[in-house]
Amino acid sequence: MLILNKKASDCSESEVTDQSIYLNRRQFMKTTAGVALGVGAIGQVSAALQEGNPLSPSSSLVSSFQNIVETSYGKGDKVSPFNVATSYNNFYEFGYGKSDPKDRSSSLKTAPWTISVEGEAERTGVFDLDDIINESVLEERIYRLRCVEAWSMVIPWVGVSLASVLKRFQPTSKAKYVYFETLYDPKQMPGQLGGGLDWPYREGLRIDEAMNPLAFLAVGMYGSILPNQNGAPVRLVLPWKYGFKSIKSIVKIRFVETMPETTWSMLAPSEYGFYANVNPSVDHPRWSQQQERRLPGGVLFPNVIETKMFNGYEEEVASLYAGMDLKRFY
Ligand SMILES: Nc1nc2c(c(=O)[nH]1)N[C@H]1C(S)=C(S)[C@@H](COP(=O)(O)O)O[C@H]1N2
Ligand SMILES: [Mo]
Repeated sequence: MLILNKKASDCSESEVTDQSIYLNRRQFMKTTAGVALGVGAIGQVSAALQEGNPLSPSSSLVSSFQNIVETSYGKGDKVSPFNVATSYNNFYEFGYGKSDPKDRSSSLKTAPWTISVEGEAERTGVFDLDDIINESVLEERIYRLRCVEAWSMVIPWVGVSLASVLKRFQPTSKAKYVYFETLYDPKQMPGQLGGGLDWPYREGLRIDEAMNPLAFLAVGMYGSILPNQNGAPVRLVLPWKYGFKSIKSIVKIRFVETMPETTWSMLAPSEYGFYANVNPSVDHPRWSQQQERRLPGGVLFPNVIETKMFNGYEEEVASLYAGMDLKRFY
């Protein structure tokens, strides 16, 4: 029988491209009886929900949403439906399933929210997110998001350029890289009780990548504040890189001298590199990266398109990698 009205959550993908396969296999080997993930995590979720932390974004952040500046980014792209972008997510702190983040993240307390700024910079310390964002005007940028699992979406983000924020902390000449960390709080993020990833989730960029005008710090999408499942209250968006670089719910920014360790490349260095630039000519060891499924799409209408170098942002970012062997530095 043909099912014509597919739900967003039916965007099922072939198991071979799942980032979590590696984790499941590892988890399986770790737990003698193979009783993995599931059970314990579910109990924690309901505990977290009972504590009931209602979403209460600060009023000053909300008021900056009244004057969002439009930009020319992504004007030619067809924006993915809101319900797809908010129900088909990777946010392992809430579980490995695509609908887990939506189903389990509602009690995450996102205000007040502070970010600890550390390392090689003149201005370090703990800053309120409001104070970091307040000094800037919010922009809307429509960016393509290409997951390493070979699906993609088009999302209208709201936020500020990453460079504009980082510059305010006055990184020193020793700041060659910048490192980011997600909140670690297993009470609110039940996925952190399970093994698999080494929590907290960590990401990093070379400082020139971080200062590239395309690098974006998002506090919203579709004209409003970020839903929790998309990384509230603040996340990176790096559209020329695979989605896993776009770290969610950031609580730490550290300027460092040497290349930092990052979650996915620590877990499986031969599968996920530090750079993780979208590159159709470098396959993942377990699947091709030549094409992607632009969501929404499903079994009947897979909507497969060709993947472009740097996800189509070659003009903006190719110079960052001039002379580098991108097969080696994947
Ligand atoms: N902290 C954290 N950030 C994360 C992830 C995660 O599991 N934890 N998943 C990454 C992956 S694999 C992708 S594809 C994107 C998905 O972003 P979206 O759910 O907003 O589409 O978030 C990235 N950021
Ligand atoms: Mo991803």
